[in-house]
Amino acid sequence: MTDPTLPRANMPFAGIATFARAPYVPDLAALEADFAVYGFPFDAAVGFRPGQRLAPRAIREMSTRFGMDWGPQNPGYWDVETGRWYLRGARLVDVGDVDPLYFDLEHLDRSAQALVGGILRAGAIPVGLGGDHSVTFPILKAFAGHGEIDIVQIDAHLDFTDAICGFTRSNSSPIRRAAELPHVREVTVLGIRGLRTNPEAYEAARARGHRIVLQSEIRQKGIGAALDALPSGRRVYVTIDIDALDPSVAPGTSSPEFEGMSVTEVRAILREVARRNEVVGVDLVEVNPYLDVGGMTSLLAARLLVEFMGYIHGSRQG
Ligand SMILES: [Mn+2]
Repeated sequence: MTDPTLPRANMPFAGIATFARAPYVPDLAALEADFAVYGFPFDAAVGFRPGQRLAPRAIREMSTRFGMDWGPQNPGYWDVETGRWYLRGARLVDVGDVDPLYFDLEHLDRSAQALVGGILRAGAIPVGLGGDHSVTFPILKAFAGHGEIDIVQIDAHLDFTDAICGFTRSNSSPIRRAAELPHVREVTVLGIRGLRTNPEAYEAARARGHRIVLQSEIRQKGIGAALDALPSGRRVYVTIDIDALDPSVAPGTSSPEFEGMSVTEVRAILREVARRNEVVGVDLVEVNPYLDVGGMTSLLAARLLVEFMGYIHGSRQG
């Protein structure tokens, strides 16, 4: 209880850590929002170092730094670089988490379907906090019946491996599974690098017509190489694997790859994808708080999502 005559200080370290201090709205029937953030705390599909199940909480914690008054009175944030206000009047809510049951994928998929499907039916944009990258497939399954979508994937890895010893749901396979969904059209993947690219997956992605931009191309030709590959005028789902970024800025992830994207490059891609397209959903995956340094990776994840929502909201306002 607070004294109603006292002004509300709302310090980032006080109170319950919802995403960016948004109201917690677990009842999807009551959902009225532009953006609905949810957690997807699952990491049973990771091939190396686990811990991504704890990322939604870690990202929410750091996101309190970007707390604002989400509602019609929201002044938003002022961007010193452009002199513009973003997220003015934007309504953001935090709807809680998908409900995993150990490694029961049927339970997981049904829970994801209920949560993400409920957000879509309410007309809000789902903003997911992973989780390892396998969560993107059940999220995209929940988009069935909500129109065709293109995927923009920002990632060091293709995640297009068909199966590992017959197992088709690892965090190396989500885009392969998603590409089999009838409502998923074109895929653009930016930032590929490293020594472990699966040649079968690479050829299969090219054969399906994926636009693949290697990080080495961005290094050589500049960020235009990535921006030129982006779709235009489409309904786009954006999946951001934090390992797309260089491990010097995003160390808290399971499979870091050196020579990665800069924050500047990722921001430019997010700005452009929102400017050119209707963004219908986003997730940010593979943050691993156990491997993080001073919460930097979680802070960066929160920052990128707040800023991306600003670009999306700005492009909708015209
Ligand atoms: Mn990935």
